[in-house]
Amino acid sequence: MANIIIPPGWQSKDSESTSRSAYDSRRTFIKTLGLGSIGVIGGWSYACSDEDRIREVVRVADRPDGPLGTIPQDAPRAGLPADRNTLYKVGEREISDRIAASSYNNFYEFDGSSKEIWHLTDEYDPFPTVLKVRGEVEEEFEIDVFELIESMAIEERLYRFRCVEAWSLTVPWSGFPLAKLIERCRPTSKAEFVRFVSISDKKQMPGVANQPWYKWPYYEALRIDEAMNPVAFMATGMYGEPLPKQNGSPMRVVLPWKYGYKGAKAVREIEFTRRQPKTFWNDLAPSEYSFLSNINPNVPHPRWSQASERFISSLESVRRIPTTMFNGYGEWVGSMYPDEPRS
Ligand SMILES: Nc1nc2c(c(=O)[nH]1)N[C@H]1C(S)=C(S)[C@@H](COP(=O)(O)O)O[C@H]1N2
Ligand SMILES: [Mo]
Repeated sequence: MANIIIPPGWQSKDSESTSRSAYDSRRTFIKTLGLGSIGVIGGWSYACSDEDRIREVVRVADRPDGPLGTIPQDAPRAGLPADRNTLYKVGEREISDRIAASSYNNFYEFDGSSKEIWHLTDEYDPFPTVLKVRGEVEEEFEIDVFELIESMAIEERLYRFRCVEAWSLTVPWSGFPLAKLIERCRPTSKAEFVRFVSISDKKQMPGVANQPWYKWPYYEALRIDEAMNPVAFMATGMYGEPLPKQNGSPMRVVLPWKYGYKGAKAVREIEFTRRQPKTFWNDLAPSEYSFLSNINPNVPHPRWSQASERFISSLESVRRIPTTMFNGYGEWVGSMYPDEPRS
């Protein structure tokens, strides 16, 4: 079974080990077979370099019902577009193009082998969703996510976003501080950790049905001090509109100082615990995906360097930039991690 588990990053490894000419000849071969572009992306993406795959995505993103056509009609729009919180600035680079941010994704519930998953979200219907709040709380409860979102003061945060696979974006998220939701949950003094569980539906999400070797539903967790940090955010929208389905509608956790996989998409349950919960990627490959997973250029992934990243400005424009400690959020989060290797 282990050989069919594809943790995030295998693609990066393959791209480094697949020579340019080998890739070119494979592509010619596919063209000769006359396969459509979606098939090429879905079935052969592992053989391409990241930049090549981004270029492949462009052609599909050009479709009229493209990646922004997946914003749910019945998502809450109150407060959108929201005012940007100017405390959090990303001065050194531009905002990523929104088509790129919504057509180059990781969401294994839809497909684990391709980034181009937005066109697989047709059956997924994020609203209504009921959020379950469980565990070490004064009282367990459930709340309709639409009502929850509408009851929160929505703000915009421009954040860096970096995947463990060494690609990155700059995204204007809208939503509310995770701390506001934690306070609403009324955890007891015994709560040391917060666990997030994602929506997982075989009928609506093809990757859940097709990849039974993963331990669905997706589950992630934070220490309570991390979840209460002012930078931790619950995104309900991006680029001034509700979240497209592929970006984690109805709501998803955003932790810009941690690798992307720490932020669960399509959250439907929050559980407070005394003990450190297990997490999805750590369970599959503990030596590659630690519980903390703070962004740190000094700590290489066992199979590649984390010193730099491919910044996706748009699908046509990708450039390599250095990765910085805590992704530039050390001012807010650094004191939580005295043991994080600083050099
Ligand atoms: N439920 C769920 N959440 C998830 C993932 C996933 O596969 N399923 N992928 C993670 C990873 S690896 C990344 S990089 C980000 C990608 O978010 P984006 O596609 O909106 O950029 O979502 C994270 N959250
Ligand atoms: Mo990721």
